[in-house]
Amino acid sequence: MDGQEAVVERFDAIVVGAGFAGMYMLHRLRERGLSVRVFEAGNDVGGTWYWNRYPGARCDVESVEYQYGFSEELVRGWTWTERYAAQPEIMRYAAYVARQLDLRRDIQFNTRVTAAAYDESSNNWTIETDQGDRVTAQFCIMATGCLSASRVPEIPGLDSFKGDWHHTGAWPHEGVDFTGKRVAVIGTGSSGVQSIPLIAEQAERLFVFQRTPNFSLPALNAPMAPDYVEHWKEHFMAERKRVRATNSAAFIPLNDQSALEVDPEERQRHFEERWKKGGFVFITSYNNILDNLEANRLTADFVREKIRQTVKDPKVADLLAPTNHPIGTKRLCLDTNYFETYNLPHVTLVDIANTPIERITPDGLIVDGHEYQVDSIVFATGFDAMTGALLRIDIRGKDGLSLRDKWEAGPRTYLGLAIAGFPNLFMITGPGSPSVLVNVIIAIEQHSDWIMDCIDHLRANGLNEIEAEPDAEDRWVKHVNEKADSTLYPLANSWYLGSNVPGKPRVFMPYVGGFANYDKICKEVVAKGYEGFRMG
Ligand code: NA7
Repeated sequence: MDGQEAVVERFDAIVVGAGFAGMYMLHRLRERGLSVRVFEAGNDVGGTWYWNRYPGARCDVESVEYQYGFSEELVRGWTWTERYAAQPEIMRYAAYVARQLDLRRDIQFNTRVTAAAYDESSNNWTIETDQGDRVTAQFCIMATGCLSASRVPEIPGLDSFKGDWHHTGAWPHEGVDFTGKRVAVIGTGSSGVQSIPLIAEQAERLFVFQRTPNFSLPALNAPMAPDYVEHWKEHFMAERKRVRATNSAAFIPLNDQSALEVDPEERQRHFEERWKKGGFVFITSYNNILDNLEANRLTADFVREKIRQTVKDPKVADLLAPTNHPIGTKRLCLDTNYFETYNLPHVTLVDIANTPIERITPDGLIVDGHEYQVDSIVFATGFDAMTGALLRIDIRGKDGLSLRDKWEAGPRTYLGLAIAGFPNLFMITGPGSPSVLVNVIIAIEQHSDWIMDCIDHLRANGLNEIEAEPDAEDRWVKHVNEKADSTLYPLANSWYLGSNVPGKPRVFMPYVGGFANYDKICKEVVAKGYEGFRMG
């Protein structure tokens, strides 16, 4: 960036992204009288839900929980219809919040932030966008989302493909009609698992290319009875307060018992009971499923057996039953008729675990020397998670230090909120925070509130700058790693570890120490005068 003369506008704070994090942060900053501009690449609010419009896109946190908890008025004024809200309903909710809080007037849509640079002499960030904006602000807050940088794998020949192709994370707004088409879906994470049954309903022929089978639990989604919804509204504020004091930050009840201390029949009965409830309540059947290999194996065996009971062809069932990672160490999926879909005569599972897609031809895909001819390809291949959206922006801190260089060997943050060398820059749900491992809206509110309190503190004390200290950052990175290593999570090749992106450093990114523990640590840091931060 060259000089300051081209700067057209100045704000107290810039927020990057108008998903649920950016929306709430904007509200908080404005409430305190700061001037704010939000830049958003899409043309509406909603973040990940704005982009992920693929068939079957649905939240896997129950809708009554997947909402802001800071305003009883907002809670009372909104009525969810299904147990797990589908993408269009979540977009309507985001629009409702934007309307109620009058957010849109401070959001500049269709604008992608390309660069952000810190000027030490003025303690300001200069932010540039692809629309030619160049603005300055004392604070730059990255609300860029954990799953927003979608990734199409580099398979040779895609350019030559004659049909249409789409990534689930950048789905056309007008939808895609697969009626009468031969379709390839690549990827069997949440997006594949949710979309495959619906694409199969339309397509004439469906090939699913599976590199890694995933564990999936039945969602048992259904409309919610009006009196149930009213009951939730009545009790929501108290319940939200209660769950914020727990490590899971979820309403789901944990059975605080080891899977190994009950006899096999009782365990089977308990698994069955929780399975029938649908959703993630199954994975909290016992308290050591994610820490103890034997407890995990018993749980996984139960699920593998369910897959074998559902899928009629035993060879296909074997391919679909995951054996290469402990259950829950890759993001668990919730599905509606996923495994049943493989019983349909026009659906074929293609195992590419050992024989990757060689190339794409004008007419299809080649695996193991065989061409699968298709009219459409769906890439359900996921995201450059947690760091991708940040690193796609050219972020430069003190002395021109580039975030891309700093994070070359993996993300380093203090509390997932701040980065040494990058003063006055905050992240919401950054790597090193609980983010995707808990109800992300609770994580967003906790982070935004912490950031707001911090900015208040600086302003009240006439301070211009806050920066994480390198020592504190080192200690935090170590703590995050130790916590992860005490669980089974690192045993899977997952996007939590960045292992879905070729060449990405293998570092466990989210904080597994629990929401309540994390929140307590953040509060202690403040109580000790922002311990680990330098202020000036
Ligand atoms: P995920 O969970 O990252 O799933 C991506 C899937 O695509 C996964 O099965 C990958 O296999 C597969 N993949 C990725 N690259 C390739 C290539 N090159 N060839 C074949 N298969 C590939 O992304 P989703 O969008 O489904 O879900 C993301 C999150 O959104 C989800 O966890 C929820 O939190 C919501 P792999 O497992 O890497 O072998």
